[in-house]
Amino acid sequence: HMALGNDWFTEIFHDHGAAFSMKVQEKLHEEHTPFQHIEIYETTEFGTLMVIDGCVMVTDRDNFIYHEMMSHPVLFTHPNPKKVVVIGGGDCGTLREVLKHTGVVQAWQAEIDERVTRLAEQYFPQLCDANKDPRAHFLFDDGIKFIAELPKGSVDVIIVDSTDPVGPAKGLFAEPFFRSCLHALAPDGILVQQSESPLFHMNILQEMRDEMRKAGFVNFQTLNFPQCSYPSGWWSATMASKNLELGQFREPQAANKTFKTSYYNAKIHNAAMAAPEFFNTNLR
Ligand code: AG3
Repeated sequence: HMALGNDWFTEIFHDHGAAFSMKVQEKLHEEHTPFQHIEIYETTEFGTLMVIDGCVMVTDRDNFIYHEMMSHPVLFTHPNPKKVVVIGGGDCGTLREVLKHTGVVQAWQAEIDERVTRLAEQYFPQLCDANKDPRAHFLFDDGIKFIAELPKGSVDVIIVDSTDPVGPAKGLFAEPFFRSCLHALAPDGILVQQSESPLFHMNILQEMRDEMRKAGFVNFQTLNFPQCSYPSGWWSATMASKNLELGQFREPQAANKTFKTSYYNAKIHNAAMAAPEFFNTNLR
């Protein structure tokens, strides 16, 4: 292990003239996979950090916010989610939250890079503590292909836990993928996708909706939440459906949930749906 002393890991947001740094104790691991470059650090205040292609993916300290908001709002919006697919999400943090819902019968995780999951098992064991759940199924392959091959109407919820829309993840932000998602979803099905920073990436939020709409999705609901280790510290996820109303959710069940969370609750769910004024003028 290489001791880095007073070093800092910095992700520079070149297009936005900003950066976020964490003080690093040591670099634990680094490798090139066939898909990307992965680094793992031990930081002084954020615990373990995973970086892919220079971008912060997870830290011990704040990943709970992202993972809970990628899973619980959509699962409490769907009337009775039984079959769930996670696209990407190789660190298994989203899968772990999904499996807290006892009504979920099957959860598939389709991650393109098996090394992300193997490194998460080693360096983020708490994110992987549900991996042995018999309802969990793992596929290490292209999520676009996986979704395209699913039978019509066979899943209730699709969660796209992807990297930024560059490289292998680009196709996950485009109409053909969304068309396959709609085909794979049951009539009451919901898609939710991480949709970057409302402050930095309003264009991505808008283009994502445009592509989803072209694919046949009708209803949209963006969820806002803080994520201090991601660009701007303000992050979002966007839910999309064809039939189901997304502004309402199973609020009594959320308020009386039978599992523990650290961020999500029924009041947070309502608050996360509130749209800032600039959404109303910039988001169709
Ligand atoms: N979700 C990564 C979101 C993108 C972060 N972008 C950035 N740091 N530039 C990934 C994984 C969490 N399961």
